[in-house]
Amino acid sequence: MITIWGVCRSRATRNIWALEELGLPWRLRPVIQANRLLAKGIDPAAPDAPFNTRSREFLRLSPAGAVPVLEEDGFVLSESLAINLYLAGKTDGPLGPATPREEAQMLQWTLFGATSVESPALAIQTLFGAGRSADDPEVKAAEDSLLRPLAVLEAHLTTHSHIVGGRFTIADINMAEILRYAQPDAALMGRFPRVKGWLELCQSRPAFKRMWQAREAEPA
Ligand SMILES: N[C@@H](CCC(=O)N[C@@H](CS)C(=O)NCC(=O)O)C(=O)O
Repeated sequence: MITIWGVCRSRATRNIWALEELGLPWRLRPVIQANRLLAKGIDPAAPDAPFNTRSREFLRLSPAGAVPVLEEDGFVLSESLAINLYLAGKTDGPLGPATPREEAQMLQWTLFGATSVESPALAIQTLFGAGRSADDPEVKAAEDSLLRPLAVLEAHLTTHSHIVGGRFTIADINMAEILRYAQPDAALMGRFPRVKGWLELCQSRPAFKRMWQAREAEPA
């Protein structure tokens, strides 16, 4: 049985979506982010604090103190995107690579998302969440950083229905979950109609909706 250590309001969404697509049995072991506790004025080290990313038992699994972590029969893996590549690869189905070249392409696009998209996209989510508007200089800087990578993605999706292999794969989940952070920026997304349409199509999948429902059910 696969255990995902984390909470639905974290990057564990990536793995939950993938697990739901794959139909694999899994369970969630709740671990809240220590930073979220601190933001609420709760000391993560307090004896009555909820189990969190600074709890000793969790740090044994994840020395980096970050969720999600996958555990399966003693095998422990961190990094949400690596977890997804593992899940898709170990299951002989359409979500994973059919050839070594597809495997390399899935890794290529996942790394592109992680290195060129995630950081500015996350900045947009954080800034919008803090009530900053589209004309805020920090929002503009994050948007500027995304223009080139989103243009690359737009061009790719103009000639391809999906990220890799002409079908929905783990590469779509990884990129869609990274890009979701920038989705509240309607003006930015409006400049990349193919990316916007592809993202909405990915999110219309029943497995995404089940994941999202679980996330929404969790206290903020
Ligand atoms: N690159 C890592 C990032 C993991 C990460 O930063 N996770 C956040 C939650 S989404 C976390 O656990 N933060 C610890 C904290 O806030 O205390 C991944 O994709 O898994």
